[in-house]
Amino acid sequence: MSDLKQDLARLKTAFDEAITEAMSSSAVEQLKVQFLGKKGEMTSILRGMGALSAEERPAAGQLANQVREHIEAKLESALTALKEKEKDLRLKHEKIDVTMPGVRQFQGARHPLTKVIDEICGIFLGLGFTIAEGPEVELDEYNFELLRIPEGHPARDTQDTFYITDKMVLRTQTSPVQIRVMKEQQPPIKIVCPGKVYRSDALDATHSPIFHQIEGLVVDKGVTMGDLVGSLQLFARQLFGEKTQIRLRPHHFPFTEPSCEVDITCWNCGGSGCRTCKGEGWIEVLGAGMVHPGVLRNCGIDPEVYSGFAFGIGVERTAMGRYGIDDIRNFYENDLRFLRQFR
Ligand code: 2NL
Repeated sequence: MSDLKQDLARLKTAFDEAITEAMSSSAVEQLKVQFLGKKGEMTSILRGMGALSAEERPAAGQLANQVREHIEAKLESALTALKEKEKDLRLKHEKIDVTMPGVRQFQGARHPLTKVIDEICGIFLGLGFTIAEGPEVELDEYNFELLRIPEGHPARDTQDTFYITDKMVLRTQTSPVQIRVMKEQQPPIKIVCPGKVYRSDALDATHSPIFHQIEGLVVDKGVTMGDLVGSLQLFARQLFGEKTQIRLRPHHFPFTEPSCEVDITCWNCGGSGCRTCKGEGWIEVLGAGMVHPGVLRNCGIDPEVYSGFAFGIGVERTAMGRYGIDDIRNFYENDLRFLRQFR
């Protein structure tokens, strides 16, 4: 009996010491297992009860219960206190500042070429044009023949054009879309035709076998070169800034007569000459002209009644100039470090 009494007293002392050193709720849980668990110290002491006489047993049982209740009560209060403390600490660490600005997620953005196409088309929509689209695989007849680019012309060489069959090509400009519109409807016609075009060029810093073009076409009674100049002047001011001026230089295209190349005053120096315009003060942005009477006739429009102007803009070239991009390949490689710069 006195052995058991001593064991219980030792157990109580050992527990009291251990509980004062328990610094966390998980340490307290461990003590509970260690002292009161199935394989714990109390269990092994109580196993010794079997050896006691019937007279000794009640007093021993009472003592064991007292010790157990003492341990249980202390475990309980320690657990409550430590859990409370841990919660306070967690709340302190997890404090949320609801006034902090959010972290913006990158959700993707339009491609720089799409941006330039949308912007240019938007300006012409504002001038009353509508958008027309057509196939990228075209009849040789629409891409060349009806535009007065005859057989044997260098542009029709297999060196420059992707042929699908004798009669079919990947369009080398978006003009065949305009040909289709003219063949289908009588004037007034006022359209812009954006899209991909194809030339058999090797890929380098300034050439790509696929690129983008926007062509415009206006056909009506009494359309003059003055309308061409006025429309392109409005366009240039909106795209490149209010102070922009345009200049026409004589040129030659088979499908327009007269034809011109159109320069604008340099967006960097305003015309005094700098690195951007290579000291010229002017930057070439597009080609244009009065639709050749033969082209109108080829499409069933009477050139004695109607006249028109047309123009073509290279999208990559415009975007490269505008954003200072020196290598066309950037547009096609889908490197996010490049694309993220145009949001
Ligand atoms: C350039 C030149 C140009 C046209 C495109 C055109 C279309 C028809 C009839 C007449 Cl259906 N002309 N398009 C006219 C002049 C110039 O593009 O340098 N483009 C990048």
